Amino acid sequence: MSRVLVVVPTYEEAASLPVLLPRILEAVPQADVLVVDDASPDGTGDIAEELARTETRLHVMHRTAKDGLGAAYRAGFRWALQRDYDVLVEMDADGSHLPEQLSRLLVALEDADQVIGSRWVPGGAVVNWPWCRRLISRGGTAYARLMLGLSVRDTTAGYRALRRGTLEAIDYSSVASAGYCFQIDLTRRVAAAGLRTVEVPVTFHEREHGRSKMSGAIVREALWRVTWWGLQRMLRRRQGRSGRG
Ligand SMILES: Nc1nc2c(ncn2[C@@H]2O[C@H](COP(=O)(O)OP(=O)(O)OP(=O)(O)O)[C@@H](O)[C@H]2O)c(=O)[nH]1
Ligand SMILES: [Mg+2]
Repeated sequence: MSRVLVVVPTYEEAASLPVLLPRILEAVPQADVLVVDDASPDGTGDIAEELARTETRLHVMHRTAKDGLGAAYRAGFRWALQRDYDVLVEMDADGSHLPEQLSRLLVALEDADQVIGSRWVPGGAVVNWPWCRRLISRGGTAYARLMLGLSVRDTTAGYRALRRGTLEAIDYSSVASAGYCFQIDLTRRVAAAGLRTVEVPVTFHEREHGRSKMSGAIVREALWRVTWWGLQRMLRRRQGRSGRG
């Protein structure tokens, strides 16, 4: 049986995390959980530590400062690969990704290298998002699909399951993106490696507690990196054509 680790990055999620963790542990009994906290001033790391005292399936990594989603996932993946986990799951701490839907991602992974819990395939849904968030997400994913030639519908999704071999094949530790562009980078690297991504529909819920860490800087990072990768891709294709001609 596969050893599954759910990696949950946290920054100031003191209200959401104590609700989420028992749900994960109950919904997926074969999974362990790693909370990767960036020294949250609201005590999220201490709360996780307290819960881990009585729950052997729960682990906590404390980092010294807020360093972005990408760095937290890289550290969490490294921790997991050193400990022989077979499957790594990404899940937000704010309750947007339903632990009760994780088993459908894990089932789909039996026939895939990466599974994305997708908002934008038939059956997928978003609950309580204002129109402007929908627009940013749909616009961002459409731009990334176009620029990078991807067939995935939800390129920025943060609810994923990956095999350890997939992370090793894409050299995850060299992914430089700090914000949710990290997710686009994983999507494009998995495709470039010729590996198989499957999207399963999920219902994404807007957070009920705490504050979003989404910022203008995070959106700008995704924009410039996707544009840069897209231009490089166009250049490579042009060179390929003139080389053949
Ligand atoms: N360790 C760590 N976790 C982070 C950091 N930034 C965000 N997170 C976590 O990453 C997850 C996603 O962040 P959110 O703030 O929910 O961002 P989002 O889902 O794009 O935005 P919303 O939909 O508005 O919530 C949450 O679990 C955050 O606590 C960070 O710098 N370090
Ligand atoms: Mg969120």
